[in-house]
Amino acid sequence: MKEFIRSEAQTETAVLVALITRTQDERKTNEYLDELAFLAETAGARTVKRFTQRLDQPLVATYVGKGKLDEIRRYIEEEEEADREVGMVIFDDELSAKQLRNIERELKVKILDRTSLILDIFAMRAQTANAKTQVELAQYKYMLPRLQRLWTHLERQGGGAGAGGGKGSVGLRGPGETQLEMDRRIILNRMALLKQRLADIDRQKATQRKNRGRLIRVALVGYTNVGKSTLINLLAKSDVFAENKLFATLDTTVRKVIIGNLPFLLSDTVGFIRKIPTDLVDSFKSTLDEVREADLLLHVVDLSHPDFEEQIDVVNRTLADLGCAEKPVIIVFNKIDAYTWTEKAEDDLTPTTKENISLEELQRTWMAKMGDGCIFISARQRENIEALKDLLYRRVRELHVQKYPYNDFLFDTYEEA
Ligand SMILES: Nc1nc2c(ncn2[C@@H]2O[C@H](COP(=O)(O)OP(=O)(O)OP(=O)(O)O)[C@@H](O)[C@H]2O)c(=O)[nH]1
Ligand SMILES: [Mg+2]
Repeated sequence: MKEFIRSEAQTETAVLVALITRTQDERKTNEYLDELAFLAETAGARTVKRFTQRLDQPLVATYVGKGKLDEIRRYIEEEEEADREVGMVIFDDELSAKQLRNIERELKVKILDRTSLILDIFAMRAQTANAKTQVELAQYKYMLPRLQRLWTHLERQGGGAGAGGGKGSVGLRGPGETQLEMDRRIILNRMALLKQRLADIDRQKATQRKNRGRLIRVALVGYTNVGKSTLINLLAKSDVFAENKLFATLDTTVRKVIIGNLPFLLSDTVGFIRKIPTDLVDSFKSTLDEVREADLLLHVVDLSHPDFEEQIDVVNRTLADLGCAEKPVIIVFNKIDAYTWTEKAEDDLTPTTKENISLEELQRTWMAKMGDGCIFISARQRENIEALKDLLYRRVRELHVQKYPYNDFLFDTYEEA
């Protein structure tokens, strides 16, 4: 069963497919495709072509229309004739079992969707027993309905030929049992085992957390690749794996940070992403416990990303899903060193867009809105880090006094152990 954990070979080529809909205009779709290409690259696939189609919504049977599917198939055939094999076609939304089957039949190459691609990266990144178990469980959750689909289809055939009546499974039991039914049972058993294992890990972690003593807990949250791990490395002098790839971090790391004489715990965790599969969030519940139990959230934002505002929304929505919408939060606008904008000439009468806003202007607007609730830094260039530390010190101290009113020893006598 292990084989399917890492299914993609390195440096394959990929074709991407997305829709332009009434709620998702062309510019958005292109940005989403950029992200999908980045995901593909992280998984080890080079994007060679993108296809888009205007539709009100995805088609139930084939996601894109028949004509578009033909176009994609012709492209794949031409490439093959020129000895450039297309490794896979990746769709930007989650495909149903039916869509997956129909498209596969038509295109005859490997078909992935956003979910299976993300799962693949997660499988590649998982390091600890905990992360591996969570990913494997999420993969089975993704597989099962797609398998079941095929199975119900066979079941109907079996039912017709068998003893009749009931829900058809009669003719499939015992010697008539199909491979798929067996696969399905093996998967269900395996899933039960994995859930059990996660519950055990959960219990251990809960005990660990209880033993941490009376320290304020701060959690780094944010979209993937915004610089969370870089920041914890900077603040805690720790060594968390950080790189310019998506989902570099899957597991939660907790470090003790001391600012002045004030110690607190800082955790780094998996990044969020647009359209994250719910099952995946579910599977990562225990990883995200650290966020759920935090006293303060540091929401890190990549200011240099053209779509940072939407990323903020995605993170806020995910936080709300986790029941963390009401937690105190500081927005840390990171990567100010990489922020770019185009200054408009005085006589330029075209409308001012977000591309025309200077860093200072942006700072002013957000500070006016959030005051002490936000700060602008560069973790890589170490800009404004002292100010961030000051802010953290003030906020954590405030929370500490509220939460542990009799535990004031920290401020006078605490010394780095
Ligand atoms: N230009 C610039 N790049 C930065 C800054 N901070 C981090 N980076 C880069 O951004 C990339 C992602 O950084 P990480 O710290 O791995 O980001 P993360 O949020 O932990 O990402 P995931 O764990 O993948 O979700 C790395 O290449 C960093 O070097 C910054 O202030 N400026
Ligand atoms: Mg990280």
